Amino acid sequence: MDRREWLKLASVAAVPLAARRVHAQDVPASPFPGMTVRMNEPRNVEYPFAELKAFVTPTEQFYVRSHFAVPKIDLAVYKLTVEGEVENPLSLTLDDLAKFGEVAMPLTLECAGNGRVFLVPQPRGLQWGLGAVGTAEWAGVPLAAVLERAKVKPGAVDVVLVGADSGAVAGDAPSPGVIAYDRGIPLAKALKPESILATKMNGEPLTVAHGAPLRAVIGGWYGMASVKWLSRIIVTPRRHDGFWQTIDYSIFERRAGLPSLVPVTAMQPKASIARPTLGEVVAANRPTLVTGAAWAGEAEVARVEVSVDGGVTWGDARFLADAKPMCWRLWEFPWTPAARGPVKLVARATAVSGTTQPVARDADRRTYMINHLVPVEVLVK
Ligand SMILES: Nc1nc2c(c(=O)[nH]1)N[C@H]1C(S)=C(S)[C@@H](COP(=O)(O)O)O[C@H]1N2
Ligand SMILES: [Mo]
Repeated sequence: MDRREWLKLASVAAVPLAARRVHAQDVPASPFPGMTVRMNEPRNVEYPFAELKAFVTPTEQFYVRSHFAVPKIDLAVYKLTVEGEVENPLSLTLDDLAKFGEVAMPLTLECAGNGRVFLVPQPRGLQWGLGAVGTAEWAGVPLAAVLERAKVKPGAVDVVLVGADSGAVAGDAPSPGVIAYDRGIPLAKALKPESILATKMNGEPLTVAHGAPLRAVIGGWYGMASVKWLSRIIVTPRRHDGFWQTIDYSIFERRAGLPSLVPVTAMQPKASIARPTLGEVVAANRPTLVTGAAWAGEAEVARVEVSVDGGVTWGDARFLADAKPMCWRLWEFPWTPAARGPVKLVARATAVSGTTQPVARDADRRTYMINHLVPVEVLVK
């Protein structure tokens, strides 16, 4: 967007809200500085991971993953409904929601397809590098509080979160015409404190790209569960087997050796190297820092190790701060390269549970949950 277009949009937004019908997307979209565009329409952009410096990702640099165009939401009539297996169905305005009281917490979101560009052979789907991940301070209402008000009936199994966006998905397994973006999560996860209905991101009202006026944030899980532009919550008596957790965002799980499709859920342990970057030239015999972030979904990251010889020997990285629940940890590893020539850097995260990253890619994961070790080759000169 050029400056003139930007100013035009900004002046539209300055018209008093009462004077016209207000749509969430009348507010100018952020210009996404320094982002890599992975798809132009709908807009899908990636965080420049090499620029990682702070625990919190600036909103305008937070990756955007949207399957459909941003929906038109008329804020004057916007309501969130809570339906299905509840004693007390709800229809809540944003003002009603605000009365539930505000909780705020940082949570890391990673797209289940982050790192897809490293898969061999190259599969279909957006070719995310390292940057479909970020950490924001989210504020809103606990999903549990809303479900409590709605009085979930005994026997409820899933809580289906439905976005206001919709479209037809093409491909080998196309959607049955136009469908909404939706995602079911088990009731037990919906009731956890890390499941929130967010109206704010990094202290500001949600931007349109990130789901204004209301989105779910399901901490510890891959991003697909954090439904943006939330319009309906449907409590169901059995597992929701919707498009977005069967055809899309599902992996094979072996049961007695037989592959069964299951929805993608919690983020896996993963350490990513921010600097040096792939192909970067590093000075020999001079101290340098290997830096990055590591996260482990619902678990805490206990350890990050770095190898400067392609995974033969490993040394412990140091953390820049204490662990926060379901958030990434920034780390650094001092390194003085000696011999000149190409070097393969590898980082590996281990969760408190002892779970660490696989060395090789597991084909059962299809094109999701990409956390096998991927070396970063640099040149020592
Ligand atoms: N309504 C809706 N919600 C959605 C999506 C979407 O396409 N539509 N994409 C999901 C996916 S796959 C991810 S990774 C996260 C990305 O959130 P972000 O764009 O705020 O980073 O949103 C999730 N919520
Ligand atoms: Mo995603």
